Amino acid sequence: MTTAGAELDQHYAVAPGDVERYAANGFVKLRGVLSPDLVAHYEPEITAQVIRLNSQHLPLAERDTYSRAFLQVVNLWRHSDVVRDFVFSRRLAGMAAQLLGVPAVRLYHDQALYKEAGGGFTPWHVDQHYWPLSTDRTVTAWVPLQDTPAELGPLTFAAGSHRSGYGQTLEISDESEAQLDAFVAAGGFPIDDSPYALGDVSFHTGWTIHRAPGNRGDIPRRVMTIIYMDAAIEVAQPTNRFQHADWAAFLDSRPAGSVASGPLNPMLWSAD
Ligand SMILES: O=C(O)CCC(=O)C(=O)O
Repeated sequence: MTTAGAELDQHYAVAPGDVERYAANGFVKLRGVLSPDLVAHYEPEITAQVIRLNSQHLPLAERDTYSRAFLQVVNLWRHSDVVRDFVFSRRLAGMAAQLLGVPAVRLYHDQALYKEAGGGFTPWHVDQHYWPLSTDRTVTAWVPLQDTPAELGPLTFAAGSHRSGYGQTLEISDESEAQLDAFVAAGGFPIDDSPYALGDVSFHTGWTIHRAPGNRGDIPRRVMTIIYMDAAIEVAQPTNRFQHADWAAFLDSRPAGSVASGPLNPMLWSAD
């Protein structure tokens, strides 16, 4: 096994204080989870796959707000063995399990989110609105593939907003940006928009209200995300058109009530 491969599988014990912060705030930004060399090793292949698979070719000025926010390519692990090794990292999956407090996690899907130079903001939103899953035991690892200072558009969280129950029926849009911005300001939720250094990784819950500023830099903001779910989570009846699409794309169209253990949902970490 390569050095990079070995590091990807090395156990990371999440400090009890970080587990508590994750539960209280709905996210945690952890410094130095991966070595800069490891991230630099995988970045070129992830970027090559994003360029190869990207289907968005309109100029930024001709796109809507959501499409200006990033190029989005899902389940890269199916297209490259190198990316698969990254997405299947036992280190990251083990951290997800520790944060969720569950004995095993499966992959829901991965997703590259590349905010182009000059790309727009990502509107405030919550993720679980899109997912036909039986519980909220889900967590996204957001892994920047370069240093991400304020001008590149670091992921930004409203701390404690996952407990508010607000915004759960809002689709990501100019409307979600306006409504949730007003909600977050009125509620006095602390905002964490701190930069990420290479190797930092954040984890957020499915109901945490989050956004990202536009990319004012002159390089793309390259980010890989991995979405994990409790291995015991079940498929739920889709309640909107996005959930119908996810149900078919990621959950093998399995009936509501069955464990979400389709061919695209491998077990990535188990305590056994
Ligand atoms: O990367 C971004 O700009 C948004 C990411 C996001 O919303 C997510 O990973 O849930």
